[in-house]
Amino acid sequence: MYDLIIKNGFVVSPSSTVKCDVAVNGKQIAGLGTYDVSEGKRVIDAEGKYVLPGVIEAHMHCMAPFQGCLGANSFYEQSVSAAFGGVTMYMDFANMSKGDSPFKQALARADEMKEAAIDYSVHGKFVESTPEAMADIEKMADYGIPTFKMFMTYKKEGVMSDDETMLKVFQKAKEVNGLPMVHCESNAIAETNIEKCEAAGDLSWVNFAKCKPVLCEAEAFARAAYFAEYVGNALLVVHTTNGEALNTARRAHGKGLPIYVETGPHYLTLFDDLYEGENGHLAICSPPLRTPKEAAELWEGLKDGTILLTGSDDCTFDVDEKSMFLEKNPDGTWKQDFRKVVNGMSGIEIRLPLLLSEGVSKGRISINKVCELTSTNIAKIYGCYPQKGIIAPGADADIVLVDMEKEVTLSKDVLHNNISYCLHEGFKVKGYPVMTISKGEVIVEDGEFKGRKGAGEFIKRRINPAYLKKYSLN
Ligand code: DUC
Ligand code: ZN
Ligand code: ZN
Repeated sequence: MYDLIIKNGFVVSPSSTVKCDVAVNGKQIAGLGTYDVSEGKRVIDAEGKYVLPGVIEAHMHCMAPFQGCLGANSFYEQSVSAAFGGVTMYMDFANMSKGDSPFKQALARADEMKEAAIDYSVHGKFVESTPEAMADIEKMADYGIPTFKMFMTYKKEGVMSDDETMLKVFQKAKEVNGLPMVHCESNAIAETNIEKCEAAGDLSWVNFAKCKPVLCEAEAFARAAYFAEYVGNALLVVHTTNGEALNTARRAHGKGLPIYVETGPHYLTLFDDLYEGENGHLAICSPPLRTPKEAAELWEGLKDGTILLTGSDDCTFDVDEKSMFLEKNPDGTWKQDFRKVVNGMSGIEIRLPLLLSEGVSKGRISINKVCELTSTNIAKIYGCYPQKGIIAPGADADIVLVDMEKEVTLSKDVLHNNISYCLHEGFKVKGYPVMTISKGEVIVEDGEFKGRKGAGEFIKRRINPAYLKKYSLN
């Protein structure tokens, strides 16, 4: 007798879509094949639905003090919203200031995340390369935290890693089979552009994007890629937005170098025209939104394997936080000053729907590719495969059922976060998660959350060294 049988669905992996049943015992997948309904304590009919490994969100900033703001979702609320988007595991970053111990901060973050309804993990973060901070890298890797984030910008916010820190972290990470993760934007280009806007007295939303153009990102991307090549370690570049940066990745991949590239669905579906609106500050994020040209370049990168992962970079700031340092003109419009707007936008719940709809329903990519981009590749690169990221015997029974015929008009009212706006308001999607299963428990069903606060467990990660030596996830 099995605890659960999911019958008649199309089970999706990166390489196949097979109509079969999935049997679950306890927290794990027991087998794939054909099972009789009498063999299951509970049987779910998935006829016509796609059965995918649960989405993994490895890029979010929840309850993370940044630019004077914190975000509107607690970790539990974030896990509920995530679960409605098919997410069964999420990872956040340690909060770091100079002088902090990266390991202690990572453990503190893991402790905060205990209230999650889904499994979780943490990335280390580096803002300096003191001997004490460097010594923490090995401790973190031993503990199951082998990923180390750095920002190449945000100097004024005190979280930028300078070049020496990057190089040292890359080197130390290599010794422990660790993976550096980098936010690539040139602080020099951004800051000098901002100074020019200050001198000209134009700090409009539109100018925010102009201060951080494609080359601001591409220069930093190339620098980070060369550092990784020089050190001989892998690198993960988060939220890549354009073909110029992708061409650097392609050159590296041509040499077999493991430069792993992530993009986010907002860069595929939202554009910089949003900054022309009165409420354009709600769309301020870094890197900024680009144009349809860059989005087309990203789709090419997804198709040709230059981009292997997606992440939402979720920052759930409500209108009050996005606006809290702004003033108004006498006519009630905003006195636009992009320096006073916290960077970031929400998206954890809509990553899968947007990729299903804009990718699969529009014929750009296959559902197998979506499986890789939202789950399998993330589990592999971040070091929790095959416990996560695949529907196979022995794996955790983290599963999302998808109805490719389901049409939804995105809106703040259909999402489950704590904010009062949705940048995709009115955006129509076809293809939507309809049931989420976490470690064998149905946590979202019929539009209702059925999970439990605190049910999530910390997942210790270890990256397959082969993925760090050569650009290949085989
Ligand atoms: N970009 C954002 O938009 N917000 C948080 C951090 C980041 O890199
Ligand atoms: Zn970033
Ligand atoms: Zn981020």
